[in-house]
Amino acid sequence: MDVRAAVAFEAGKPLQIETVQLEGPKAFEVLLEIKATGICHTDEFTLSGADPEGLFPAILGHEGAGIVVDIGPGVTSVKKGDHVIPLYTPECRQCPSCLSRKTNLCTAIRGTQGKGLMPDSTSRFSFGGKPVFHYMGCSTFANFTVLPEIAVAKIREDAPFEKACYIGCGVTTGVGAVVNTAKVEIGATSIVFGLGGIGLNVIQGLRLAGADMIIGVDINPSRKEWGERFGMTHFVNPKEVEGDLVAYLVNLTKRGADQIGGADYTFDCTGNTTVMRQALEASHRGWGQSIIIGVAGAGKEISTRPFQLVTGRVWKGTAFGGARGRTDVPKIVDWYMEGKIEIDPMITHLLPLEDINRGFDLMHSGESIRSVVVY
Ligand code: NAD
Ligand code: 022
Ligand code: ZN
Repeated sequence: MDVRAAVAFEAGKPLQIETVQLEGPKAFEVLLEIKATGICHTDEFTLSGADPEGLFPAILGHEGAGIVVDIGPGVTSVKKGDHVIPLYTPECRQCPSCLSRKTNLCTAIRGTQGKGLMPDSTSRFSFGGKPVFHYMGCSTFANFTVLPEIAVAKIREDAPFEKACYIGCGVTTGVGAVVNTAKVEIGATSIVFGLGGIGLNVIQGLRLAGADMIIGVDINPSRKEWGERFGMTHFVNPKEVEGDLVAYLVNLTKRGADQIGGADYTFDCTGNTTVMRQALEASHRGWGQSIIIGVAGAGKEISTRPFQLVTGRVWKGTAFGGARGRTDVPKIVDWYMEGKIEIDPMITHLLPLEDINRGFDLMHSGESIRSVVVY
């Protein structure tokens, strides 16, 4: 069938709106009509050419929401008409990782997904008779796409697509990092580095978890208001701190009779390896946990003195907020619909597919929190 897509033909070039061909779903696959998609950092990372695993031509996009319009043989978990969110981290419930209960990183289709292909090692998309790669198993920058059934989460039908799509990456990553990865308890102290589309969701996750002190750190002063909007209690602009930022944050979090500072939980939402070190070192001696959410550039390394870990600080990382997609994503949609978490104010821009490149510009300039393309 003909579908409308924003195609990434070459690294460093804008996306091109084209009519491309899409084959129907094979066994255990579903055809989705995508109704809305967010534009996220990793789309930009791949499009820029900085991603060494980036493949071209490809249909990018991994933060979508839509409707099942056809199912292939053997599909049992969803049916035509179901509202779904595509999952770049699938949940097969059968592989050793899913069965371990210790990780959300399902391995069922990992190999082919990373190569831009469906599980049978072919692509469903083509342009001018040549195959076009899938992206993160989702390719939501097309109004129709094909996914394995283990990579879609069925959600309630009253959730608006242009909001629910954000749960496909940013919301689940930020809120999940707090709830699933850190398991923050009531009364905890916390520091969030980077108050963008991910950090603001960490902040609202911390508010939901009942954290006492939620310190936001960002070099963009306009992010103070944004943080406060979602529950941040203190704002620190590193550019305005005289002397060492870590010492400043440790002092700010001093509590108890021994007056040892440092936060119970810190989160890196920048992808900057210097910030990752600051986040670890600003966590509390003996029990502080620092969660890396930001994705660093290719070849980057993190470092700290072993003393930081020997004295009980823990460095952790999280992918998709530790969420098991088919199980946890529908619950997050419920939290949104019940008013437990907010999404609407973070969707700062709605764009038609034709203007998708403007969404990338808005991300670069720091003007947007999230831009969403509505088909
Ligand atoms: P964003 O650009 O919207 O936000 C980043 C924020 O960090 C900005 O507000 C910026 O001003 C701030 N910042 C930059 N340098 C800083 C510094 N030195 N100190 C303090 N603040 C600084 O990006 P986002 O959409 O929020 O994504 C953040 C990161 O999370 C990206 O690296 C993204 O790839 C990653 N991510 C990871 C996962 C995962 O599963 N692990 C999922 C989604 C996104
Ligand atoms: C989403 N991300 C960044 C912005 N939006 C993002 C990027 C990468 C990961 C998670 C979120 C990630 C962490 C760990 C992995 N990935 C490896 C998972 C594994 O090997 O099992 C990751 C994922 C998908 C892809 C590449 C890396 C891909 O489909 N190409 C989840
Ligand atoms: Zn993303």
